[in-house]
This record gives sequence, structure tokens and C-alpha cells, in this order.
Amino acid sequence: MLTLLTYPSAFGLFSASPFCVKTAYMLQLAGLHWRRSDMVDPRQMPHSKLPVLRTPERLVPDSDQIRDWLEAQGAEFDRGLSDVQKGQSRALIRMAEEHLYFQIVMDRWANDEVWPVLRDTFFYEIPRIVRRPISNSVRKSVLKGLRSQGIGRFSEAERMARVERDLEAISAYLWQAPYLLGDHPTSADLSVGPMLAAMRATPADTRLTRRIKQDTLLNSYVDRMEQAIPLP
Ligand SMILES: N[C@@H](CCC(=O)N[C@@H](CS)C(=O)NCC(=O)O)C(=O)O
Repeated sequence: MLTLLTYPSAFGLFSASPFCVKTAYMLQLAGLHWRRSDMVDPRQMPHSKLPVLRTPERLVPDSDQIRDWLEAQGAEFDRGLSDVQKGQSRALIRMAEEHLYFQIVMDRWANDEVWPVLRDTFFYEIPRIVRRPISNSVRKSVLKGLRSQGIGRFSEAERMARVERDLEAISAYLWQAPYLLGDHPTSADLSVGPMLAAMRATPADTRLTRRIKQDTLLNSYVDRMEQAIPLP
């Protein structure tokens, strides 16, 4: 039996982490038996991050490495795609995971309106009396990381302009077909879908949540993905 070590469900999603949702999608599509095990503190994990897949032999960290592991077991997420489409898929995945993801983190962690909800969702295991100081110090280090990554240096207007370019690119694909590269979900959808879902689910009315909620094409794509691959 495989075990997906994941952050818990939050904001109506399988997990607050789009990488954990991506991995759950991959496990479902691979058709393997698996179960979830929720965790809130990943410091003992190989990369100190989640998701991690516990297999009979070892812990496999990182959704991309989990994909490699699943493909080595016979899963094929991009069956039928040409080499060029596989290249496009890789670029879409990187765009989602290395840019859109940080926009979500910024929207969640830097926004004072979202913060109280986030604190009580992510740090609920910490006794109330010390929750504030501990969560504030984690928040400070996340914001420092965003500044060093670069996203944290942009104004909100600059950030939204950057997001817009990516959403235009994603929309260009979705005008052609129900999923990014055709009529069924492939690996690009397993990254992009959860990122857009996470953007939409942030528990406050932000420019980013509004941007997705008010976009019929993107909004219906997120719903379609959630219906296409039901998660436990
Ligand atoms: N490249 C990793 C990214 C995973 C990731 O960033 N996980 C975040 C949650 S969304 C995490 O565990 N962060 C904890 C930390 O940085 O301390 C993957 O694809 O799995």
C-alpha cells in the first residue's frame, strides 16, 4: 500500500498544498491503491517539504520525483502526446510550479486579511497560548523567502500583471480544448489545475481569487478538473 504524506484538507480542497493535490491526482490516474496520511510539520521529511510518497522501499519526496517513480511503475500521464506537446507540457508545469505557486504563497501569507484564517488552519495543532508567536515567526521566514525568491519585491499591481501573462497563456490552450493538451487531463493539467484551484480557494476576497472566480473559462476548467479526477 502506498501512503501519500500530505498537508490536510483546507479551504474546500483535498489539501491546501497544490503539490499535494497534484500528487493525489497522479496516484488516482495511476490506478494504484493508496491512502492519505495528514501531516502539518514536514521537518522530518527528506526535503523538509510535502508531498512525500511512502512506498514499500523508501520515502519519495517531491511531486516531480513521485511522478518519475509512478512512471517507473508503468503510469503514463502523457500518453498520446507528441514530443512537442510534451515540451509544452513541461513549460506549463514549470510556469505553474515556479511562478504561479509563489503568487499563491504571497497572496496567502502576505495578506493581513487572510493571515488569521491561515494561522488557525495551518497551526491549529499548536496550543493557542503559543500559536501567535510561533506562527508569526514562520510567517516572517516565509515572507523573507518570498523576498529572496523575488516575488516579494513586486507591488500588487506588478504581481497581477505577471500573473495575467500566465493566465493568458493558459487560456490560449483552454480555448482550443477542455484540457490543456486535449480532451483528457495530462500531466500539465495535474499541475496547472491545482494551482488555479488554490488561487481561487484562498479564504479572502483578493485580486487573485477574484481574477479566477470571474473568469468563466478558468473557473469552469478548475471545476472540470475536480470532477474529472475525484479525490477521496
Ligand atoms: N518541488 C516540490 C514543492 C513542494 C512544496 O513547495 N511544498 C510546500 C507546501 S506547498 C512545503 O512543504 N513547504 C514547507 C516548507 O517550505 O517549509 C514538489 O513538487 O513537491
